Amino acid sequence: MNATASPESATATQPFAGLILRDKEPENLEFPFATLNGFITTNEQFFVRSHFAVPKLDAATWRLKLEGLVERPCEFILEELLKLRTRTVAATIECAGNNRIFLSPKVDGLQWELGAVGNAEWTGVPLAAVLERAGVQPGAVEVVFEGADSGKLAKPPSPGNIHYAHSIPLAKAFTSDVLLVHTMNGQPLAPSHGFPLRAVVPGWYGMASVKWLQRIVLVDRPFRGYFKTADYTYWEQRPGLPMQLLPVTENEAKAQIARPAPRELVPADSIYRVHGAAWAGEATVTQVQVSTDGGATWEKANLLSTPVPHAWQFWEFHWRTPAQPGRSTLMARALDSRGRVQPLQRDPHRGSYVISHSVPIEVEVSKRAAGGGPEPFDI
Ligand SMILES: Nc1nc2c(c(=O)[nH]1)N[C@H]1C(S)=C(S)[C@@H](COP(=O)(O)O)O[C@H]1N2
Ligand SMILES: [Mo]
Repeated sequence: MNATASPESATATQPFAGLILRDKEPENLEFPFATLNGFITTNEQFFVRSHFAVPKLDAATWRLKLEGLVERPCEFILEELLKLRTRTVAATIECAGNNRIFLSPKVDGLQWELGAVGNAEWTGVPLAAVLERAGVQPGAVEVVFEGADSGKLAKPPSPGNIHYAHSIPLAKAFTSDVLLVHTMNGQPLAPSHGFPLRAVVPGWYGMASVKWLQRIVLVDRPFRGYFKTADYTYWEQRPGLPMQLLPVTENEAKAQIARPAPRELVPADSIYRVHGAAWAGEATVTQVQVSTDGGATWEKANLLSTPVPHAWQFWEFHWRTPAQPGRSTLMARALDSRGRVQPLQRDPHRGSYVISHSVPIEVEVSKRAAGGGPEPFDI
């Protein structure tokens, strides 16, 4: 914002300049993925996905309750949590609805393009440490995270006024990178990202990283809250079984193209540096391939750094653009350490989530476009 702008100016009411507004109330903001230029997404550029209004929480009166199947139910004040030994991990969070705008026919939900994803350095207390303190009773199978935000849902079946809540299995809860985060990229969490405390569940789609945590409950059966059963579900045909409705959990393997952006003008007859990021949840990206002919042929892209667990990896591909003007369709796909290959076609059963197929990026090859791709960026 420029220094002379008055508080009444348009920019003053737009704290996240540079983000794309997908919904105003509640505020949902997308990172313009074409601007990808560093391993860490800044707090100002990190996408925001909220189902309800941001709850107004006061650090002095806020409490975190730990209850259910624990030996010693307890309550933490923020000061206490801030004193516990921390761990910092870089992790990519992608919303399960990312890329929804590419679905045809259109489906309901926020029309995210490529930017409902970001990578930050998260600092907090390992969930395992807090669970060990409370003592897990035998029979506990899941950890439920409850947010302080609540509201009524427009979509039936609606249970009335409910809190945002999600859950993870106990085994995942005890992995070292699942954190109760109070610090994002070295700064206290912003209100929109879950101040004063949020869960970060690396390797899982964003819905599990519950913001504005107020309660953690250990339960003896899979949690069946609204956001695990009525929402954030998808149909999947698994070998030997009838079709099942499953809760969204781990990230699939995905590569995304940052530049060129959809509909970008690229110069004819030149070398264009295609670049982007790839991630694979709990697995590691082993290769990224690029097609510049709509998926007919594929070439290997260069991975630009050694992988960091749970974080995206940057890649690049030098494309000799066609001599003649016209339309080209670019695609990228990721392969991972589990042998997963990013599919080229949408699985139509999946509905509006887990949109992990390789999306075609159409660009216009032009003799009028400025020469050269963007400069290499900091990784
Ligand atoms: N309490 C609460 N936690 C939440 C949500 C929410 O609406 N309420 N949205 C979830 C979803 S769907 C995503 S993708 C991530 C987004 O985190 P961010 O807004 O910090 O990017 O938060 C998750 N945690
Ligand atoms: Mo999400």
